[in-house]
Amino acid sequence: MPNNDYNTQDIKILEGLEAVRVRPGMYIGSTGTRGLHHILWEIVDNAIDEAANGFAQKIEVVLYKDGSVSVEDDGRGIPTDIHKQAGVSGVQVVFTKLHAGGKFNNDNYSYSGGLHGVGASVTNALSEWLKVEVYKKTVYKMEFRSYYDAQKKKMISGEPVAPLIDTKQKTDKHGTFVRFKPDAKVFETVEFSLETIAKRLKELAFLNKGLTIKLTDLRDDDKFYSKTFKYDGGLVDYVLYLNEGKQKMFDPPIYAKTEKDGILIEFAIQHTDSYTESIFSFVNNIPTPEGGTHEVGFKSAVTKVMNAYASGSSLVKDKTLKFEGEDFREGMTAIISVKMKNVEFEGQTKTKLGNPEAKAAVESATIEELENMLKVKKNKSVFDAMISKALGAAKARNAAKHAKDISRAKNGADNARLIGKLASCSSRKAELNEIFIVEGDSAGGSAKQGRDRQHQAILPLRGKPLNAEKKRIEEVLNNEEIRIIIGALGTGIGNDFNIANLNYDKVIILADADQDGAHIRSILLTFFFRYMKELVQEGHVYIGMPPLYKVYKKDVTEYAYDDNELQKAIDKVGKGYKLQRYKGLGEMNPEQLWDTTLDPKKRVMTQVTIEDAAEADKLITTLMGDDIEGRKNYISEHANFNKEDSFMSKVGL
Ligand code: 1YM
Repeated sequence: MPNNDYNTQDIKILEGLEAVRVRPGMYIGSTGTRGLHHILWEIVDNAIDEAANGFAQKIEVVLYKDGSVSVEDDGRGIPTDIHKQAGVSGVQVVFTKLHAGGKFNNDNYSYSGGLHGVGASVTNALSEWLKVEVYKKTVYKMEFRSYYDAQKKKMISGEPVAPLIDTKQKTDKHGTFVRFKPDAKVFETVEFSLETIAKRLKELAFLNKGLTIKLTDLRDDDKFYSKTFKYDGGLVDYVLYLNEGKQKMFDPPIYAKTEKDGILIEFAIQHTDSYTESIFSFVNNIPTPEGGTHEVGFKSAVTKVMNAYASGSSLVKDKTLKFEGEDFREGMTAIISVKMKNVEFEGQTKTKLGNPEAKAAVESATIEELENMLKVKKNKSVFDAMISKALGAAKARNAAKHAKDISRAKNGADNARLIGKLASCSSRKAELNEIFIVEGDSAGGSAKQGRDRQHQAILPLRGKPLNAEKKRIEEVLNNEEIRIIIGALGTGIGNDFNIANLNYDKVIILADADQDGAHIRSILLTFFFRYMKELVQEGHVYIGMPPLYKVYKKDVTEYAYDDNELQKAIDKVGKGYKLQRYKGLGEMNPEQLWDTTLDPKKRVMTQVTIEDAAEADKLITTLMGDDIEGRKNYISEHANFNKEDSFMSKVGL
């Protein structure tokens, strides 16, 4: 139970802040844009904890012109009394001692931890300054600074300017306000991404039913932004949001919230007529895109309950029909959120839940909840709709005439056709090798001649691959271009996918910078996202960028990759320059293609990342699915595609 009488004495003290400055990566993963946002999440997490424990209702995040950011909640306020062991205030302990916090005290009931959970002191250590205000009848204030001490010849990190003071100024407010400025000496970039922050805060609002989260961006007078996220339906609203514009099999979504063996379990499910499975899981509000024990338990429960229901259902006429788990998940959109103590993360990106007790608890709780729903007569139509959907999936699976071909294609053994097309590389070291998937035979020919034969393989695509969004896997696999890609990569797809068999470290999509090229890029990305998600998640997929212009004179040549660069290139080459505009890759000879697009030392390419799997999923549905209205709206709302870090913006649609 939440402990109301918590005070400063309960905080455990571990280590000082210098270590954090010396090796920031050890604490926040990186000093790039991810690390920068990480130090914000540390503060947001504390506010979320306060809300999750029932003490705060509202959280406000503000981005300022000076590069600082603030987070405020209306909870109890960080303890202000003196911590006996440390001899300083609770506030000072929280911001100067590593791993200080109720969350590290096992007696104290809190679900925090995991990916973040290194504590607010890390944020302080990596900031130029940090200011705290605590509102508890009066306003308390404290400030910390980091600076170079010339005498000691070292950086001082997050040092208190003065002890916590009670300003005696009366206030009706209660809660905590923290504002800090990330130190440019630590981070490669100190520019917060409004897109990244808005996505995460929206996700947190969905995951914490009823919590109000407001985000305001004051950085640019011309681009004032302020948005409030609040979802009284929680996970139900999340599923409805993801299914916007899709044809729903039943409405409202199935929803349950329960507790089992000390684990809080909450899920929402709704099927649509789509052929893909979109399950998103979370542990303590942290996304687990690699899945894990909670997801396994959930899927197993759905399969068991649905199989039992199907066997007694008059909808299933053919009693010899055997369902597979995936049949019940075709078209399923689901969110599973668990909250538990002592989480253990596994997997390549440490985003897979490892705790075995979570499988057992989620499985039995989900079975119980679904069976209870089945007892209510009016719910029958929901389960019948799920059976109809699964019947379609099972029939399609069984009816696949060339079942053998499909399983061969799934595993990528389509050798004969492959050999004719793929120009493979001579090195057998996958970690050093790259494959370029190139639009068109003529560009493919130039690429084959211009490449580094040892490490670069070329796969030219003749036709357009099939749009995987609108088809069942059987049809997708009938497409020759897709089969050849699967064969070349070596990983297999779907449930058979195994990243260990990947033949190339980098999979580079190389298409023209026009509408057709954009279409091919989005079709390929959709396929990778739907059937080889790990490939994208683990950063193996890239978009190659051919130049748009060549500016040249006798012995100087400059290439420009966009219109901004064109002027710079012209200035460099100087008077008497000649200009060539490339309409497509096919216009480049092998040497030019090497110089501009293939040579690892000079080429420009972007890595495709998935910051937020649920958002990416929704975006792909919008851009590649049937909802023409939704697609038009999206494109007109996002006319400006220069956002750096999201999935489809790289496509250049
Ligand atoms: C804007 C950031 O940090 N809010 C916040 C933090 C704490 C408490 C309340 C709090 C927690 C507990 C008891 C407890 C923290 N306290 C600590 C520690 N917002 C923000 N609001 N009393 C107050 O966990 O039991 C760490 S975080 F360790 F001092 F208790």
